[in-house]
Amino acid sequence: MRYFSLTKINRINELRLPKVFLLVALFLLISVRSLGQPTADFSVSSTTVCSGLSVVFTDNSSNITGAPSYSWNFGVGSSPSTVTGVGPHTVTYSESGTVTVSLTVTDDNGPNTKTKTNYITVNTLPVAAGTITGNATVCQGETGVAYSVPSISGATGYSWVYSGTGATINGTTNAVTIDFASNATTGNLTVYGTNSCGNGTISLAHSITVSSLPVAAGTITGNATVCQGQTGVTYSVAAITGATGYTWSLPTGASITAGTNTNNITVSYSTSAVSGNITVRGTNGCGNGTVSANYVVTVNSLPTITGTLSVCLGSTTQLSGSGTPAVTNPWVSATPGVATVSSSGLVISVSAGTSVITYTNNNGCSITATVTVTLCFKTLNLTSVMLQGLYNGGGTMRQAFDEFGTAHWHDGSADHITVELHSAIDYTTIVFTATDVPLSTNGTASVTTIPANLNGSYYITIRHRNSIETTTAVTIPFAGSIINQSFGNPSFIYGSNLGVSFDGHYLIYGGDVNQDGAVDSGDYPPVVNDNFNYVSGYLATDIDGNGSIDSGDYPIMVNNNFNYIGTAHP
Ligand SMILES: [Ca+2]
Ligand SMILES: [Ca+2]
Repeated sequence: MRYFSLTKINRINELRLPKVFLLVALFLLISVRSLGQPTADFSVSSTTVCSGLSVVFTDNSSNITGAPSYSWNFGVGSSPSTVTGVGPHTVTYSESGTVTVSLTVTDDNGPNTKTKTNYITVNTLPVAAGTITGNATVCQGETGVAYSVPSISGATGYSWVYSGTGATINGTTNAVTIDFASNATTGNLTVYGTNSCGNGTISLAHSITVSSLPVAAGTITGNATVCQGQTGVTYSVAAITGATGYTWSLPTGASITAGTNTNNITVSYSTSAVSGNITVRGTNGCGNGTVSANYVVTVNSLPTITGTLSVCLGSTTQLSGSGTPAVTNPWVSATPGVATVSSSGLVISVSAGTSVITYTNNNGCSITATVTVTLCFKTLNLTSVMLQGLYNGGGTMRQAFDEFGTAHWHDGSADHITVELHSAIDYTTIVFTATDVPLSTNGTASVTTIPANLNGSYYITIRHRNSIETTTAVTIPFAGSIINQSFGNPSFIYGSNLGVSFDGHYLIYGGDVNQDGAVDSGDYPPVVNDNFNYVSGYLATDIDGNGSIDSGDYPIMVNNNFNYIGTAHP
């Protein structure tokens, strides 16, 4: 066996073999082949197809000898899957992916098969879009609001659609942003995937509510004139379209007590509130609406009450109100049973207690003051009250003794007296009595329990356990709170009914042991009996007050009896 190669052929040439020999040999080789098996081949109308659509296969086989037969295999997901006959054949594909197709041609010289691997690419539509997520409510003018949908299998693109107006969608992927114009409207957002085979199933609608600002507030209604301290004042504005809340602005010192954030509010004005404007505007999640016009409120200042608010029962107090009083009922007493008040503010006490007095000025603003009516007392100071029985000379008296020879009273007084105030109209009417009033050894006594409502003029009468009832010459005025009265001169005493001492002091007569208004025979028996029985003690029969009834008690009684001494009064 010899090896052939070009170099060998060259060598053959060199060996001078004829070239024609080589050409004949090659011709024979080709002829044997062309006279043998057929050559299978085919083509297709399109090597890519969408699922459910068809392509057409055409036979392109050659070198056929005799009557050929054809056997086609169109691969996975094809319909028909296999077929015989030369074709052309229309084949539909239903499964995505790549498909291998083969054709076998058999003729008189035998079979030949042509296989084209992954020849056909079958595509499908994108899958259905899922659920869109993103804000369901936005505001007009809001930009860059994000929306997205889960990635759609098979999609090469995303088509977003908004049914409202004024929305600009930015992006073409599964996540976009939307700019809502200032006039954007409510609508539905949808999306579907796209690819070369077409559009996937559209998503469910994602509803987007595009909110606008509340409309401008209307006109406020309510009290335009109020008083400081006034409460329960209502203001309102018509419901504002689109508002979910209401923002009110009030004058300084005013505050909302009810209805906050609504279109009907109740306002309280403090006692220092000032005039100002009320405004309101609607609010919602998108912001504030246009504010209302100013509603001007005049806050009138409160009047004041001046004057003494405490008054003694029986007295009056004059109150004054600032400014101009109201035309009707400027002054009102809440408790007339305690005090009444006149239209000029004069408070007249009626009984002990308190009453709220209200003053109203011509603005209708009121102020109150509480008047207290108390039971007050006056003081009556008596001087130069000298009891004849105890008179000790030099304008002083001894202390009345008891049976132990010591002062009966432990308060340092000479003795105790009774002081009466008698009516100026009818002396028998006693308007006030004070008993057990200590009388000092120098003749002074004070009565501190005289009701203040005793404002008239009265006779003052002094009684003592064995002295003559002695009364002032005239009625004494008790208008003031302190009344001073001397009993030291006959001109002060009714009927000038005073005795006079050995040293020139005037004395209330003694010796009326039985207190019948006269020193007479009726006073003797008790003195005589007590004297006879050696009685001692703090007794009316002890005229000289030395603690025993004895001969010293007779002279005053006898002398006054002799002089027909008796009481003198109106
Ligand atoms: Ca008598
Ligand atoms: Ca005596």
